[in-house]
Amino acid sequence: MVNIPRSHPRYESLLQREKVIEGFKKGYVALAGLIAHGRGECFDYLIGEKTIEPAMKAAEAAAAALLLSENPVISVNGNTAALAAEKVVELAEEARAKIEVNLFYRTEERAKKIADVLKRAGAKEVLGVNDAVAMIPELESERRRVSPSGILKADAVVVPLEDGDRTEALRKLGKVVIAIDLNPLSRTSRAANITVVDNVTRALPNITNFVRRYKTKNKSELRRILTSYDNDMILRDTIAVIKRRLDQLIKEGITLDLFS
Ligand code: PTJ
Repeated sequence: MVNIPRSHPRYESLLQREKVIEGFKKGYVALAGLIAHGRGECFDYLIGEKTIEPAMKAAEAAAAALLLSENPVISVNGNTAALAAEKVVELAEEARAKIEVNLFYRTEERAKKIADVLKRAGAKEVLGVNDAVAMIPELESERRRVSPSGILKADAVVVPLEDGDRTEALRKLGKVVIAIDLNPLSRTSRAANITVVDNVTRALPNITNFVRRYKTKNKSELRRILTSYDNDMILRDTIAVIKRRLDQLIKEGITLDLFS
């Protein structure tokens, strides 16, 4: 991996880019994953590369949904494995969720490599490799291949960096879909029950922290959090945050003051 000096003003962002490139070179990030990452970077810029208030509310609702579910599953693709394997494992442990590899550009080799990355990060069991034998109806992409003991029977599914089609198909099966997507305008964001518009690297630990805090809450309190959550409002608030940031830049100026 290229050595990025810690003092570089865009260290975090460049490091993430290197992790995705590394994952591609090792054969588990899809070529299109590099493009998807670039799109994500652009939206991350627009939200200020930090967790914004609507994303925190969505993370809270996501935690409540996971704690209320009987069979939660975290779906993992190439980019998520490259950027946040340990964070997936931590959330899975706290929320007693299963981990399943599910790929848009599925090859058995990539699925196996992603499972290995997750196991090295501490996952005890990873579904979706040899057991992706069930099919999600009405879905034609490779994402339709799921594990009968994972996504097929899940009642809540966390889907980071998803394509909209599967989100809609999972919703039609009656599952609660928790999307993590930096693009508030994507089909995934608009079709999910709960959309955390944040980088997967920040969203996962935020959800994990809420799960830790809310474990002791009773079910009616958790249900109250869920019923008061409105995803359409959260997405509108997200776009409003972006608009405010842009308005502020227009008002205050955009160029960097390098010499003061
Ligand atoms: O590993 P595979 O085969 O399943 O393929 C994965 C990709 C990501 C290539 C595939 O799912 C795909 O093509 O996804 P899309 O349709 O490009 O959607 C990815 C979404 O994730 C876009 O809306 C991006 O803005 C968003 N995104 C990119 N990077 C991040 C992100 N969201 C959260 N955190 C990120 N780091």
